[in-house]
Amino acid sequence: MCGAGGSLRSSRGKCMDVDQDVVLLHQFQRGKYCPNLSPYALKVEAFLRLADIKYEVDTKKPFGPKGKCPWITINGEDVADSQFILEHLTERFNVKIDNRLGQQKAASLEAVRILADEHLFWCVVTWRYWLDGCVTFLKSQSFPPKLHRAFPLFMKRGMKRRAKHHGIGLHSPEQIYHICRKDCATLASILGEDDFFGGDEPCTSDCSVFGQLAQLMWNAPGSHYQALLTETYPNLDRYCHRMKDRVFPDWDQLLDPPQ
Ligand SMILES: N[C@@H](CCC(=O)N[C@@H](CS)C(=O)NCC(=O)O)C(=O)O
Repeated sequence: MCGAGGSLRSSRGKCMDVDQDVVLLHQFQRGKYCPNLSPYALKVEAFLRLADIKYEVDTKKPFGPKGKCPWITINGEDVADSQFILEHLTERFNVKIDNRLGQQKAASLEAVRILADEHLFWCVVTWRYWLDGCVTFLKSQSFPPKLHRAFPLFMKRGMKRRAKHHGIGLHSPEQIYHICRKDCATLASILGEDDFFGGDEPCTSDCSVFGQLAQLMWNAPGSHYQALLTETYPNLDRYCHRMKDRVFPDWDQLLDPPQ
């Protein structure tokens, strides 16, 4: 485990100089147009910023104790799964960004979060890695040339297996797009002309929705999936830019290469 402050060692042996109460966010490397290819990593990073929690980023060990990205280390303790991370941090730092939501609104927003994190996600990654064979996605990443060749081979096969196991992969490409479009239509109707899903200010569920929609908005350049926001549901397009400006004013500097 760790000493008090200074150098923290998590249970996975990661050693990095991080102060007490500073979150070490383990995630993938930055992308060309969006700071992360993982919707869940972007969700956690957005939350850390909204909640004003100090953090540093590690990209050397993106996969955590549950074999997924992202995960965090705080004061020597590892926490995996984006939702558990947000709940852990909310308690640890007494985060109040959802306090102004009534019980009914908070419950509706939890349903919105689940739609984004557990439903929309599967449409996007099934298309990204399997149906489209990573072609569009790779345009949004600054991977080294060697990885550009190996990545699609590896991801396409793995994603096909996972998507079929999940069930989404049993549908045709048209049906998967149809499901994705319906998810976007639902989100667009719920958002309406509000600035954020939380209303005038972003709330915790906004982090999830933004993390997922950002994948369509910035990591699917020129595709019919991106067009769901840029053409079909422009209030979601405006929402993505509003969240970007509000939460990531340094977005361009985070990109690889920085803009
Ligand atoms: N429920 C997890 C999902 C995380 C997840 O699926 N992450 C993906 C990257 S977007 C991943 O690590 N996939 C690797 C794998 O499944 O082997 C969370 O909310 O953090």
